Amino acid sequence: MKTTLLLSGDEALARGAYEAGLKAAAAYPGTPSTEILEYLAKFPEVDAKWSVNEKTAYEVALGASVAGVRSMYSSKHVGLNVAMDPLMTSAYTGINGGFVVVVADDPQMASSQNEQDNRLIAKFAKLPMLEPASPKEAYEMARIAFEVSEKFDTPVIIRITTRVAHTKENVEIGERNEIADKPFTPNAPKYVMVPGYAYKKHIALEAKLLEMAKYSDETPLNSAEINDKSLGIIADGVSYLYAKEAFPDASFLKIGFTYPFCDEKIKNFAKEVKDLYVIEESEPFIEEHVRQLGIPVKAKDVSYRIGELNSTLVKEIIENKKKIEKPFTARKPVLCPGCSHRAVFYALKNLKLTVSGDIGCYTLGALKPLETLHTTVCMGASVTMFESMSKILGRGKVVGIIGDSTFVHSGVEGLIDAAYNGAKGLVIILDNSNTAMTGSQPNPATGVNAKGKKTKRLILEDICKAAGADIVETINAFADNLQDKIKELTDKDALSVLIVKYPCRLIYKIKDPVPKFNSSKCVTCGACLQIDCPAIYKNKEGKITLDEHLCTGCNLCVKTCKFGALAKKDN
Ligand SMILES: Cc1ncc(C[n+]2csc(CCOP(=O)(O)OP(=O)(O)O)c2C)c(N)n1
Repeated sequence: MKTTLLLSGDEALARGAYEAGLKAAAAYPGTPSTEILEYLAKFPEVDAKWSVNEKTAYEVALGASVAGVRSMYSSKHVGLNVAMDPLMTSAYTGINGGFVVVVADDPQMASSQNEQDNRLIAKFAKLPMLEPASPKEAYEMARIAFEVSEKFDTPVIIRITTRVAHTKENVEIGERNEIADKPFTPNAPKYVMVPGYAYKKHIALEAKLLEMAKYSDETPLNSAEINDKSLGIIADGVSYLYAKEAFPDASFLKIGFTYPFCDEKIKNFAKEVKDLYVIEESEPFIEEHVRQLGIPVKAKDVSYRIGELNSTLVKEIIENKKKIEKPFTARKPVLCPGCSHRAVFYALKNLKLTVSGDIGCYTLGALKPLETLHTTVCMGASVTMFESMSKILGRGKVVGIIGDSTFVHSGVEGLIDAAYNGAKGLVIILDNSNTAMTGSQPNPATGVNAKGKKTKRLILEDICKAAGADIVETINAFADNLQDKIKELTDKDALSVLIVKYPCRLIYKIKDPVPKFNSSKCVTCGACLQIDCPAIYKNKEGKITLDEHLCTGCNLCVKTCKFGALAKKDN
C-alpha cells in the first residue's frame, strides 16, 4: 500500500534523499533550509550532523562522499558563500558516493540579509543545478540529483526558494533504497588539487560541462508544453507555477535542470512561439543566456529583480509594466517577552555605546525603540568590525556583540584576529545556549548534537582565553550589575570578553513570577515601553497595561519605572 505524507519542500527533499540511500548529511541552520537536516536527523541510517558553519558542513559532507557514501550538504543561500572555497574546487575533484548540495534562496528576504540569486553560482562553479517547483518535485529531484552526481562525477546543486521550502503538499513516499558503499581508492590526480593535477581537472571539467549540457537537452526535467503559440514562456522552479497560473493557455518551456542550459530545447521552443518571455525570480539568469543564443526575448523590467514573483506580478511583466514598490507592511519583529538580549540592549542604550552587531535574534536590537545595534553585515562580522571600529572611533566607545552560535560559526576567528592585532575593548557573547533565531538548533556550546544526544560541550570561556582575550568574565543577563560590568570592561586597556548567560526563555519554557503593576502609581511616562517588550503596551485608552500571560517575569521593566508602578513580586 502506498503511503502519502503532507510534507514541506524541505521535508520532501530530505525524504527523497533518504530513500535514495543517503548515509551522511551535514548542515548549518538557516531559514529556509533548516528543516532539511532536522528531518534527516530522525533516520538512524543517516549520519546527520549540525556543523559549526557552512564551510565545515560542506567539507564534512564532501569527505563522506569521497569515502564512498551518498552524502548531502544543505544551507541557506548566504551559507553557500561561506562554503564557496570547497565548493569551487570540488567541481574539479568530483565525487565518489553521490554528493548533493542543497541551497535555499530567499527572494523577498523573509528571513535574510540579502536576496542573492545562487543560480549564478552554478555557472561560476561549473556545477549542474536542479530546481524543483514544488515539494513533490523536490522529493523526486533528490533521487535524480544523486544519479546525475554519480553519472557525471560531480557535486549537484539543488536550488530551492522559500516558497518551495516551506509550502506543504501531499507526497506519495516510497521505501529506502540501500546503496552499496563505493570503495575509496587513493587517487591523487583526482583528489589532490595541486596546480598540475588541477589543470588537467579543469580541462576535464569543461568537457564534462558539454556532456551535462547534452543531458540537460535530453532530460524530461526540461520539457516543452505547446499550447497557444502567441505567448511562449520559459520559466524555472516555482516561477513556472506562477506563470502557469497567470497564463494557463500559453506555451511553456518548464526548466527543472537549470544549468548547464538546454540550448537545443530553448532554440526549438523559441521557433514555435511568437512572443517569448522568460519568467524567473531575481536575476535575468536564463534571459541573458537566451539572448546570448541570438534569440530575441522580452526583458522584464529591473524592478522585478527585487522580491518574489507571484501570478499578478507575472501578468505585469508580460504587460511590460514597472513594479510599484508597496510600503513594507510586515509586523515589526520584536524580541520575545523576557528575552535576555533585551537586558543587554537596555544597558548598552543607557551607556550610549556604538555597537558592532551580528546576525541572530539580537539583531532586533537595531529597531526602534531600542536602536542600540549599529552594524549587521554577515555572520561573525561583529567581532572583526569591532576590532577596526574601536581603534578608529576610540576605546571605550564601541563594543562588539554576537550570539553563541554565531561566535562558534565565525566569531572566534575574529577574536583571534583582534587579540593578534592588539585590539582593546569589549566583545559581548550572548549565550542563550542555542541557535534561537532559526528555531533552536543545538550548537557546540550547547553540548547536544543534531540527533539530540549529549556530546562534548565547547566551553566558551576557555576558547576565548585561548584566542587571546585578556579578560574573560561571565555574568547573568539579569544581574543588577550588568550595566556597570559592561562599562568597566569597555573602558579597560585590555581585550575583554563578557559572556552574558541566560537560556532562551521560549525554548526552555522559563516563566518566573510576573511583576506587580500598580496603575494608580503609573504616570504614563512611557519609560517601560522603551524596552520594547510585547507584554507591556498602551491600551486603547492610552493606559499602560501589563499582559500577565505574555510576561515571563524577567522584571527588566521594573528597572525602568521610577514611580514604583512596576514592582518585583515577592516569591
Ligand atoms: C552564513 C549564514 N548562515 C546562517 C544564517 C542563518 N542564521 C541567522 S542568525 C543565526 C544564528 C543565531 O544564533 P545565535 O548567534 O546563537 O543567536 P540567537 O538567535 O540564539 O540569539 C543563523 C544560523 C545566516 N544568516 N548566515
